[in-house]
Amino acid sequence: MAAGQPRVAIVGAGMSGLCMAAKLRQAGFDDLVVHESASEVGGTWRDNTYPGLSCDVPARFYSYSFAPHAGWSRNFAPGAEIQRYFVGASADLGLRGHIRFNSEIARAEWDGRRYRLRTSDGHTDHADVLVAATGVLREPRLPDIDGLSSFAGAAFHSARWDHSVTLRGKRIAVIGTGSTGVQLTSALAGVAKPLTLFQRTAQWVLPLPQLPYSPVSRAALRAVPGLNRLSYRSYQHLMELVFGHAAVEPGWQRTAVAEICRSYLRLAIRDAGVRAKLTPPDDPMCKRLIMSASFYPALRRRDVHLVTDSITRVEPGGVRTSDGRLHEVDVIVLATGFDAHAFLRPMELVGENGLTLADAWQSGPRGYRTVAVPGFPNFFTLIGPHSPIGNHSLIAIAETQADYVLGWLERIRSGSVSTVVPTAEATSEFNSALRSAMPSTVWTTGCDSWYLGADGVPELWPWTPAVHRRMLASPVLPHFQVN
Ligand code: NA7
Repeated sequence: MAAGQPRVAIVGAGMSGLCMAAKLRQAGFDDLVVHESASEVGGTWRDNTYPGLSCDVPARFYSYSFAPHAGWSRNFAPGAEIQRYFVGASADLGLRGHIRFNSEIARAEWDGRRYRLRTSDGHTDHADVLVAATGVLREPRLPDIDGLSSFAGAAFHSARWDHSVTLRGKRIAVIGTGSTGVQLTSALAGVAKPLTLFQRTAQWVLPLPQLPYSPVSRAALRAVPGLNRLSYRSYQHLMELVFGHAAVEPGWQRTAVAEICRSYLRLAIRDAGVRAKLTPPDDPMCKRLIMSASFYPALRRRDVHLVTDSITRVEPGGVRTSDGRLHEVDVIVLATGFDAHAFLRPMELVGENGLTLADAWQSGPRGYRTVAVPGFPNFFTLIGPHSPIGNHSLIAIAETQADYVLGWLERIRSGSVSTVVPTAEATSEFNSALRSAMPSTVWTTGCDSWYLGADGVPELWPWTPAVHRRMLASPVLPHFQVN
């Protein structure tokens, strides 16, 4: 390719797509378009509006390092505040003019030189470089429960909250006890009369309290930007020191987190019968760790009922469990999680020689160091296969990946590179190393979770975030076919 501005298309204006766009703009890449299927930015933070939603990564760290925000109201930011942050950042960083809203890319095909894009309403576009920033928690997973559609009241998924439904005083069922179910239980306790929580598998809970930031501390961070940066780095350091290691290797971090969870359950739930129901069958962190200091107190209320008998079906009047009991309810909330393995789907991606991503990923999503896929030139993924997830900030991970992609784009702009694609050998070597590292992680200690792929192998990063940064510090040229 001759030196000049490559045209870059990003799919998705959620956290990672905005991150990539911001870095490209800052580096002077102006031939840039972000295709967003919805009418606003924010991705999962736009879609999730359920009561009690907050991020379980500390707010001072769950923000772009290049767009610090002094105004967080609490140490774990409420979802609505995070959404406002992304909308604000998209305007402040001059990105909105580059975003095509209501533009869902249905198909992208490599024609040997560039990608030809087609939206679901028939518009076409092209791009020299394509970046998929389609997110992880995008496709709600609806449970396969008999009779769900026969329910006479309101029933909806937590990520598609029906705000027209009145909650106060209603008999509400929450199905699922992941982070969402736990946050909903804390928020709806006392609102619902009663709240019935259906738990299939108990989860470990780390009691991190929600603490408000005082106006004085917010003013101090506004006045001295260095304080904000210091705060970001301190949280990053702490998160990496503890959670960065706890999940991926045995050591004091894993022992400490596990011990805190076990002691908290012992101290917070004094009723031995209830405690037995809330004791998970697996090790802390095998499923994604739940951060909440308000869940167990909510369960101690008389108007909150924990049901552990399995659901046999839903009937017009409520939820029937295996003990034969009908739990009569007015509203059912499905806090049953997401299809975290959808990645770009249902978008169709076609690479070299007609290879489709669906074919390439037949036995599971596999990429090169989380950012690229063999057979798909000039194509990059943000929060792609095996990105570090655990309890780390995905924003920090996306920034590392965006910087890496930017490195390739600089080469393309300078004319030294026209097309770049990772080799199949380097990718398979990387994936073999991943698999060999998995046994040290806590995710393989015997539980079912959205972390696991169809073959039972975790689709997560089995090393620390520091290793991820090191692997993406600069391209290893022999791992690529470059023209
Ligand atoms: P999760 O963490 O995937 O949790 C889903 C929950 O729903 C979990 O407790 C599941 O039980 C339960 N579930 C799923 N299907 C059913 C059926 N059919 N019957 C009963 N219970 C069911 O999703 P969340 O939305 O809470 O959190 C997703 C991520 O968002 C979270 O990790 C953070 O990253 C933010 P199971 O444990 O499978 O027995």
